[in-house]
Amino acid sequence: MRVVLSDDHRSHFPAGELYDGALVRPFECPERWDHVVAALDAAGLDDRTAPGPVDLDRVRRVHDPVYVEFLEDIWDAWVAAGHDGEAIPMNFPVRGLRDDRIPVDPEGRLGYHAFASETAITAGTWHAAQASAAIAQTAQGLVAGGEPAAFALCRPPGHHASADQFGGYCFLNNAAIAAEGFLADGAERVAVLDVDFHHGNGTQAIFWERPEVLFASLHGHPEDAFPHFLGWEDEVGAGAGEGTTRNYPMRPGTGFDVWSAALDDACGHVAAHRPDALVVSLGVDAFEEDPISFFRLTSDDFSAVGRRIGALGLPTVFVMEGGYAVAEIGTNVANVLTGHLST
Ligand code: Q9C
Ligand code: ZN
Repeated sequence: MRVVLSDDHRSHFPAGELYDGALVRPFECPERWDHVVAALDAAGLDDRTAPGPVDLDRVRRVHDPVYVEFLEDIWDAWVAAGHDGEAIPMNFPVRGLRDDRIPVDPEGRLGYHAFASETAITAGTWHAAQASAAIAQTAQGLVAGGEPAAFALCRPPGHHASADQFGGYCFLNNAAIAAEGFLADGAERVAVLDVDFHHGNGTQAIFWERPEVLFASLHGHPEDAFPHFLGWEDEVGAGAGEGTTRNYPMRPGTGFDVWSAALDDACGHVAAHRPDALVVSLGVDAFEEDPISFFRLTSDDFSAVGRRIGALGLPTVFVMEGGYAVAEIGTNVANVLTGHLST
Protein backbone atom coordinates (compact mmCIF):
# COMPACT_ATOMS: atom_id res chain seq x y z
CA MET A 1 0.00 0.00 0.00
CA ARG A 2 1.25 3.44 -0.94
CA VAL A 3 1.81 5.79 2.02
CA VAL A 4 1.77 9.55 1.41
CA LEU A 5 3.38 11.73 4.04
CA SER A 6 5.49 14.80 4.65
CA ASP A 7 7.24 16.55 7.50
CA ASP A 8 5.35 19.81 6.94
CA HIS A 9 2.85 18.91 9.66
CA ARG A 10 5.42 20.05 12.24
CA SER A 11 4.71 23.70 11.48
CA HIS A 12 1.36 23.33 13.25
CA PHE A 13 1.77 22.70 16.93
CA PRO A 14 0.07 25.17 19.24
CA ALA A 15 1.45 25.52 22.77
CA GLY A 16 -2.03 25.44 24.19
CA GLU A 17 -5.32 23.55 23.94
CA LEU A 18 -8.14 24.89 26.10
CA TYR A 19 -9.09 21.80 28.11
CA ASP A 20 -10.52 21.33 31.58
CA GLY A 21 -10.29 25.05 32.29
CA ALA A 22 -6.61 25.25 31.46
CA LEU A 23 -4.30 25.62 28.50
CA VAL A 24 -2.70 22.18 28.19
CA ARG A 25 -0.27 20.69 25.71
CA PRO A 26 -2.51 19.70 22.77
CA PHE A 27 -3.58 16.06 22.51
CA GLU A 28 -3.20 16.48 18.76
CA CYS A 29 0.63 16.65 18.73
CA PRO A 30 3.46 15.97 16.24
CA GLU A 31 4.63 12.81 18.05
CA ARG A 32 1.43 11.14 16.88
CA TRP A 33 2.90 11.26 13.38
CA ASP A 34 6.29 9.91 14.56
CA HIS A 35 4.64 6.91 16.20
CA VAL A 36 2.61 6.15 13.10
CA VAL A 37 5.71 6.30 10.89
CA ALA A 38 7.63 4.01 13.27
CA ALA A 39 4.82 1.46 13.27
CA LEU A 40 4.51 1.59 9.47
CA ASP A 41 8.28 0.89 9.31
CA ALA A 42 7.88 -2.06 11.66
CA ALA A 43 4.97 -3.41 9.60
CA GLY A 44 6.91 -3.13 6.33
CA LEU A 45 4.61 -0.43 4.98
CA ASP A 46 7.53 1.36 3.41
CA ASP A 47 6.26 2.38 -0.02
CA ARG A 48 6.45 6.10 0.71
CA THR A 49 5.48 9.01 -1.54
CA ALA A 50 5.86 12.75 -0.96
CA PRO A 51 2.79 14.85 -1.73
CA GLY A 52 2.59 17.15 -4.71
CA PRO A 53 1.63 20.80 -4.26
CA VAL A 54 -1.82 21.45 -2.87
CA ASP A 55 -4.52 22.09 -5.47
CA LEU A 56 -6.44 24.98 -3.92
CA ASP A 57 -8.98 25.06 -6.74
CA ARG A 58 -10.00 21.56 -5.73
CA VAL A 59 -9.93 22.53 -2.03
CA ARG A 60 -12.47 25.21 -2.94
CA ARG A 61 -14.85 22.53 -4.23
CA VAL A 62 -15.22 21.65 -0.53
CA HIS A 63 -14.47 24.89 1.30
CA ASP A 64 -15.92 28.39 0.96
CA PRO A 65 -13.37 30.69 -0.73
CA VAL A 66 -13.86 33.24 2.06
CA TYR A 67 -12.94 30.57 4.60
CA VAL A 68 -9.83 29.59 2.62
CA GLU A 69 -8.84 33.25 2.58
CA PHE A 70 -9.49 33.43 6.33
CA LEU A 71 -7.14 30.50 6.97
CA GLU A 72 -4.56 32.10 4.69
CA ASP A 73 -4.41 35.48 6.37
CA ILE A 74 -5.84 35.23 9.89
CA TRP A 75 -2.47 34.78 11.58
CA ASP A 76 -0.99 37.90 10.00
CA ALA A 77 -4.18 39.86 10.72
CA TRP A 78 -4.12 38.64 14.33
CA VAL A 79 -0.52 39.72 14.82
CA ALA A 80 -1.12 43.03 13.03
CA ALA A 81 -3.98 43.73 15.45
CA GLY A 82 -1.46 43.56 18.29
CA HIS A 83 -2.09 40.09 19.69
CA ASP A 84 0.89 38.20 21.16
CA GLY A 85 -0.63 34.83 21.95
CA GLU A 86 -2.03 32.05 19.79
CA ALA A 87 -5.32 32.73 18.04
CA ILE A 88 -8.14 30.99 19.93
CA PRO A 89 -11.79 31.57 18.96
CA MET A 90 -13.94 32.52 21.91
CA ASN A 91 -17.29 33.89 20.78
CA PHE A 92 -19.54 32.57 18.13
CA PRO A 93 -22.67 33.51 16.14
CA VAL A 94 -24.89 31.12 18.12
CA ARG A 95 -28.64 31.33 18.88
CA GLY A 96 -29.85 34.91 18.94
CA LEU A 97 -26.80 36.38 17.22
CA ARG A 98 -26.38 37.25 13.56
CA ASP A 99 -24.43 34.96 11.29
CA ASP A 100 -25.04 36.93 8.10
CA ARG A 101 -22.18 39.38 8.71
CA ILE A 102 -18.51 38.51 8.90
CA PRO A 103 -16.70 40.80 11.33
CA VAL A 104 -13.55 42.68 10.35
CA ASP A 105 -11.74 42.34 13.67
CA PRO A 106 -9.64 39.14 13.81
CA GLU A 107 -11.37 37.99 17.01
CA GLY A 108 -14.70 38.26 15.25
CA ARG A 109 -13.45 36.51 12.14
CA LEU A 110 -12.08 33.68 14.30
CA GLY A 111 -15.42 33.19 16.03
CA TYR A 112 -17.34 33.36 12.77
CA HIS A 113 -15.17 30.62 11.24
CA ALA A 114 -15.00 28.29 14.26
CA PHE A 115 -17.43 26.07 16.19
CA ALA A 116 -15.28 25.33 19.28
CA SER A 117 -12.45 26.81 21.34
CA GLU A 118 -9.93 24.03 21.86
CA THR A 119 -8.14 24.55 18.55
CA ALA A 120 -5.57 27.36 18.32
CA ILE A 121 -4.17 28.86 15.14
CA THR A 122 -0.43 29.65 15.02
CA ALA A 123 2.03 31.06 12.49
CA GLY A 124 2.51 27.67 10.83
CA THR A 125 -1.05 26.39 10.88
CA TRP A 126 -2.01 27.30 7.32
CA HIS A 127 1.19 25.78 5.94
CA ALA A 128 0.53 22.50 7.72
CA ALA A 129 -3.17 22.45 6.84
CA GLN A 130 -2.35 22.88 3.14
CA ALA A 131 0.29 20.16 3.31
CA SER A 132 -2.21 17.84 4.99
CA ALA A 133 -4.77 18.47 2.24
CA ALA A 134 -2.06 17.91 -0.38
CA ILE A 135 -1.33 14.52 1.17
CA ALA A 136 -4.99 13.54 0.85
CA GLN A 137 -5.04 14.80 -2.73
CA THR A 138 -1.91 12.88 -3.69
CA ALA A 139 -3.20 9.65 -2.12
CA GLN A 140 -6.52 10.14 -3.91
CA GLY A 141 -4.71 10.68 -7.20
CA LEU A 142 -2.73 7.47 -6.76
CA VAL A 143 -5.92 5.46 -6.19
CA ALA A 144 -7.75 7.23 -9.03
CA GLY A 145 -4.75 6.23 -11.15
CA GLY A 146 -5.19 2.56 -10.35
CA GLU A 147 -3.54 1.86 -7.00
CA PRO A 148 -5.87 -0.38 -5.01
CA ALA A 149 -5.29 1.53 -1.78
CA ALA A 150 -3.28 4.35 -0.27
CA PHE A 151 -2.79 5.80 3.17
CA ALA A 152 -2.75 9.58 3.56
CA LEU A 153 -0.89 10.31 6.79
CA CYS A 154 -2.61 13.65 7.29
CA ARG A 155 -1.89 15.97 10.19
CA PRO A 156 -3.68 18.16 11.17
CA PRO A 157 -6.81 16.01 10.83
CA GLY A 158 -9.89 17.14 8.92
CA HIS A 159 -13.29 15.56 9.56
CA HIS A 160 -14.62 18.22 11.95
CA ALA A 161 -13.95 21.04 9.46
CA SER A 162 -17.03 22.10 7.50
CA ALA A 163 -17.19 24.25 4.38
CA ASP A 164 -16.43 27.37 6.44
CA GLN A 165 -15.58 26.42 10.02
CA PHE A 166 -12.61 24.94 11.88
CA GLY A 167 -12.53 23.16 15.25
CA GLY A 168 -11.86 19.80 16.85
CA TYR A 169 -8.20 20.11 15.71
CA CYS A 170 -9.32 20.34 12.04
CA PHE A 171 -8.95 23.11 9.43
CA LEU A 172 -9.33 21.59 5.96
CA ASN A 173 -11.49 18.50 5.53
CA ASN A 174 -8.96 16.13 3.99
CA ALA A 175 -11.43 13.24 3.59
CA ALA A 176 -13.99 15.45 1.86
CA ILE A 177 -11.24 16.85 -0.36
CA ALA A 178 -10.27 13.29 -1.34
CA ALA A 179 -13.91 12.39 -2.02
CA GLU A 180 -14.38 15.48 -4.19
CA GLY A 181 -11.12 14.62 -5.92
CA PHE A 182 -12.54 11.25 -6.99
CA LEU A 183 -15.64 12.96 -8.38
CA ALA A 184 -13.50 15.51 -10.23
CA ASP A 185 -11.51 12.61 -11.70
CA GLY A 186 -14.66 11.00 -13.06
CA ALA A 187 -16.12 8.86 -10.29
CA GLU A 188 -19.91 8.75 -10.34
CA ARG A 189 -20.37 7.79 -6.70
CA VAL A 190 -18.07 7.89 -3.67
CA ALA A 191 -18.47 6.71 -0.08
CA VAL A 192 -16.87 8.18 3.04
CA LEU A 193 -16.71 5.82 6.01
CA ASP A 194 -15.74 7.59 9.23
CA VAL A 195 -14.48 5.29 11.99
CA ASP A 196 -12.92 8.03 14.12
CA PHE A 197 -14.35 8.05 17.66
CA HIS A 198 -15.84 11.49 17.07
CA HIS A 199 -18.69 12.27 14.73
CA GLY A 200 -17.48 13.61 11.37
CA ASN A 201 -19.70 16.66 11.59
CA GLY A 202 -17.80 18.59 8.94
CA THR A 203 -17.91 15.80 6.37
CA GLN A 204 -21.59 15.20 7.07
CA ALA A 205 -22.44 18.87 6.59
CA ILE A 206 -20.41 19.10 3.37
CA PHE A 207 -22.19 16.16 1.74
CA TRP A 208 -25.61 16.54 3.46
CA GLU A 209 -27.55 17.15 0.25
CA ARG A 210 -25.30 15.22 -2.11
CA PRO A 211 -26.79 11.97 -3.45
CA GLU A 212 -23.53 10.83 -5.06
CA VAL A 213 -21.59 10.82 -1.78
CA LEU A 214 -22.55 8.37 0.94
CA PHE A 215 -21.36 9.41 4.39
CA ALA A 216 -21.46 6.88 7.26
CA SER A 217 -20.06 7.61 10.73
CA LEU A 218 -19.51 5.47 13.85
CA HIS A 219 -19.00 7.63 16.93
CA GLY A 220 -19.65 8.51 20.55
CA HIS A 221 -23.26 9.57 21.02
CA PRO A 222 -23.60 13.38 20.78
CA GLU A 223 -25.37 13.38 24.14
CA ASP A 224 -22.10 12.12 25.61
CA ALA A 225 -19.29 13.16 23.28
CA PHE A 226 -17.76 15.99 21.27
CA PRO A 227 -18.85 17.60 18.94
CA HIS A 228 -22.13 17.26 20.89
CA PHE A 229 -24.44 18.93 18.39
CA LEU A 230 -24.55 16.54 15.44
CA GLY A 231 -24.47 12.79 14.84
CA TRP A 232 -27.84 11.42 15.94
CA GLU A 233 -29.21 8.37 14.17
CA ASP A 234 -32.11 10.31 12.66
CA GLU A 235 -29.73 12.44 10.57
CA VAL A 236 -29.94 10.81 7.15
CA GLY A 237 -29.32 13.68 4.73
CA ALA A 238 -31.74 16.04 3.02
CA GLY A 239 -33.11 16.92 -0.41
CA ALA A 240 -31.51 14.84 -3.14
CA GLY A 241 -29.11 13.57 -0.45
CA GLU A 242 -31.82 12.06 1.75
CA GLY A 243 -30.70 8.53 2.65
CA THR A 244 -27.01 9.05 1.81
CA THR A 245 -26.00 9.95 5.38
CA ARG A 246 -25.90 7.22 8.05
CA ASN A 247 -25.07 7.71 11.72
CA TYR A 248 -24.17 5.14 14.35
CA PRO A 249 -23.94 6.93 17.71
CA MET A 250 -22.82 4.63 20.53
CA ARG A 251 -22.68 4.95 24.30
CA PRO A 252 -19.77 5.09 26.76
CA GLY A 253 -18.09 1.72 27.24
CA THR A 254 -19.05 0.37 23.81
CA GLY A 255 -16.86 -2.60 22.90
CA PHE A 256 -16.05 -4.31 19.61
CA ASP A 257 -19.13 -6.57 19.67
CA VAL A 258 -21.54 -3.65 19.34
CA TRP A 259 -19.13 -1.40 17.40
CA SER A 260 -18.36 -4.06 14.77
CA ALA A 261 -22.08 -4.74 14.26
CA ALA A 262 -22.43 -1.03 13.46
CA LEU A 263 -19.45 -1.29 11.11
CA ASP A 264 -21.10 -4.22 9.32
CA ASP A 265 -24.28 -2.22 8.88
CA ALA A 266 -22.37 0.81 7.65
CA CYS A 267 -20.41 -1.37 5.21
CA GLY A 268 -23.71 -2.74 3.93
CA HIS A 269 -24.79 0.80 3.09
CA VAL A 270 -21.41 1.53 1.49
CA ALA A 271 -21.73 -1.56 -0.72
CA ALA A 272 -25.35 -0.76 -1.63
CA HIS A 273 -24.26 2.73 -2.76
CA ARG A 274 -21.99 1.02 -5.36
CA PRO A 275 -19.25 3.63 -5.05
CA ASP A 276 -16.36 3.85 -7.49
CA ALA A 277 -14.07 4.66 -4.56
CA LEU A 278 -14.04 4.66 -0.77
CA VAL A 279 -12.52 7.23 1.56
CA VAL A 280 -11.98 6.07 5.13
CA SER A 281 -11.69 8.72 7.83
CA LEU A 282 -9.26 6.69 9.89
CA GLY A 283 -9.17 7.85 13.47
CA VAL A 284 -8.05 5.27 15.99
CA ASP A 285 -9.45 7.05 19.04
CA ALA A 286 -12.05 4.29 19.48
CA PHE A 287 -9.11 2.53 21.19
CA GLU A 288 -9.74 1.45 24.81
CA GLU A 289 -6.89 3.55 26.18
CA ASP A 290 -7.59 6.75 24.31
CA PRO A 291 -7.36 9.60 26.84
CA ILE A 292 -10.30 11.66 25.52
CA SER A 293 -12.66 8.95 24.22
CA PHE A 294 -14.83 6.18 25.65
CA PHE A 295 -15.00 3.14 23.37
CA ARG A 296 -13.18 -0.11 24.15
CA LEU A 297 -11.56 -1.32 20.94
CA THR A 298 -8.31 -3.24 21.37
CA SER A 299 -5.28 -3.13 19.09
CA ASP A 300 -6.28 -6.54 17.68
CA ASP A 301 -9.74 -5.24 16.94
CA PHE A 302 -8.22 -2.69 14.58
CA SER A 303 -6.88 -5.53 12.41
CA ALA A 304 -10.44 -6.80 12.09
CA VAL A 305 -11.57 -3.28 11.16
CA GLY A 306 -9.08 -3.30 8.29
CA ARG A 307 -10.21 -6.74 7.14
CA ARG A 308 -13.88 -5.75 7.21
CA ILE A 309 -13.19 -2.65 5.12
CA GLY A 310 -10.99 -4.68 2.79
CA ALA A 311 -13.84 -7.14 2.24
CA LEU A 312 -15.69 -4.32 0.45
CA GLY A 313 -13.15 -4.73 -2.35
CA LEU A 314 -13.17 -1.04 -3.22
CA PRO A 315 -10.37 1.30 -4.31
CA THR A 316 -9.67 2.94 -0.95
CA VAL A 317 -7.95 5.99 0.46
CA PHE A 318 -7.35 5.91 4.20
CA VAL A 319 -7.11 9.42 5.62
CA MET A 320 -5.57 9.88 9.06
CA GLU A 321 -7.88 11.58 11.55
CA GLY A 322 -7.71 11.30 15.38
CA GLY A 323 -6.14 8.98 17.95
CA TYR A 324 -4.53 10.32 21.10
CA ALA A 325 -3.12 7.29 22.90
CA VAL A 326 0.21 8.34 21.44
CA ALA A 327 2.25 5.23 22.29
CA GLU A 328 -0.28 2.92 20.62
CA ILE A 329 -1.53 5.08 17.75
CA GLY A 330 1.01 3.62 15.33
CA THR A 331 0.23 0.00 16.10
CA ASN A 332 -3.49 0.65 15.78
CA VAL A 333 -3.14 2.41 12.42
CA ALA A 334 -0.73 -0.22 11.08
CA ASN A 335 -3.12 -2.96 12.20
CA VAL A 336 -5.96 -1.44 10.16
CA LEU A 337 -3.75 -1.12 7.08
CA THR A 338 -2.20 -4.61 7.31
CA GLY A 339 -5.67 -6.04 8.00
CA HIS A 340 -6.85 -4.34 4.83
CA LEU A 341 -3.88 -5.63 2.83
CA SER A 342 -4.57 -9.21 3.95
CA THR A 343 -7.91 -9.26 2.10
N1 Q9C B 1 -13.76 16.32 26.77
C1 Q9C B 1 -10.38 14.50 16.27
O1 Q9C B 1 -10.33 13.39 16.76
N2 Q9C B 1 -12.11 17.95 22.54
N3 Q9C B 1 -10.75 15.58 16.99
C2 Q9C B 1 -12.92 17.01 23.19
C3 Q9C B 1 -13.40 16.04 25.41
C4 Q9C B 1 -12.05 17.96 21.10
C5 Q9C B 1 -11.12 15.47 18.37
C6 Q9C B 1 -13.06 17.30 24.65
C7 Q9C B 1 -11.72 16.65 20.48
C8 Q9C B 1 -11.49 16.77 18.99
C9 Q9C B 1 -9.96 14.72 14.87
ZN1 ZN C 1 -11.59 11.82 16.91
